[in-house]
Amino acid sequence: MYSKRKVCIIGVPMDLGQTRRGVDMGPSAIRYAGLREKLEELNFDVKDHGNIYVSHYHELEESLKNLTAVTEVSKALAIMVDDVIQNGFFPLVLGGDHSIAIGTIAGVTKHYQNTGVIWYDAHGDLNTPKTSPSGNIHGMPLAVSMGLGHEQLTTIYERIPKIKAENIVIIGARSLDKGEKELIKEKNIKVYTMHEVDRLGMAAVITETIDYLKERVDGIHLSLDLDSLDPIDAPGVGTPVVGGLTYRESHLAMEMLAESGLIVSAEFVEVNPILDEKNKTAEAAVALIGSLFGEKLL
Ligand code: Z70
Ligand code: MN
Ligand code: MN
Ligand code: MN
Repeated sequence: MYSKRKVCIIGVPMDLGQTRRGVDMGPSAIRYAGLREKLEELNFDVKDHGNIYVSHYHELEESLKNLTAVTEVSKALAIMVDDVIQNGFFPLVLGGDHSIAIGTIAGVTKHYQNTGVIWYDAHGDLNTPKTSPSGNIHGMPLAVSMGLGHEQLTTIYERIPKIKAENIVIIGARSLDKGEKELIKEKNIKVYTMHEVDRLGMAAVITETIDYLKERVDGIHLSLDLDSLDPIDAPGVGTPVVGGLTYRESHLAMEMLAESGLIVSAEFVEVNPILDEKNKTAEAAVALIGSLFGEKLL
């Protein structure tokens, strides 16, 4: 028996959850930025499962864009994540657009009674088909995981809801739609918008987040959308929003989450190398993953 910690990379070249092409190349860009080498440096036993198959047949005329294809990918990803955890690996999922969180969370929640989620994102991704201004599924995965949205998506892997509203913490929000704001208030979801991050500082935000979640959950999934970062630090995303989290405070966040020992799975999404500057955003993703997996400056 050896006790080396094991991590399994799963790529999801998904671009069907939104309308800007290129985000399907995210997993390649993150691998190219040295992900495996970084994890091996940190003494992990690394397996790379390659990519989940994603069709390039785009059915943009559906009111929920590409619902059929997104459903198929979500199911395949859920099975893969479930299997990876079953085999004792930490699943590290690379997007792809954020709709992939539907499948990741479905797989993770097979293994925990009370999964917590940290949604590190400029957006809430809390739309339903009724509230969505775009019909883009990448604006809906957190709602789907709460059991709200199209039945085809909420019923994947049976358990509904997969995540309880009180087990969610959103960090970095600065672009919320009307229906999302209403849902946050109705369900009393804990949100640290940029306002709270600026007031409290990231150290306090993460301390509070961990204190809040550790009381109620048996594992935490980190869903990190690179558009949480300011476009200066992460220009290669489909929906850049000014006034974002810095590279530095995001590193601090990852380091503190590593120290907590509570993160059981993670995904890094929305890297679009076509819109990037010399792979800067993918490199930021790898650097943040390093900190999440315990890399220290000294
Ligand atoms: C908007 C929508 C979104 C990511 C943009 C945008 C959602 N709220 N999510 N970029 N990652 O269309 O629902
Ligand atoms: Mn495509
Ligand atoms: Mn998102
Ligand atoms: Mn986003």
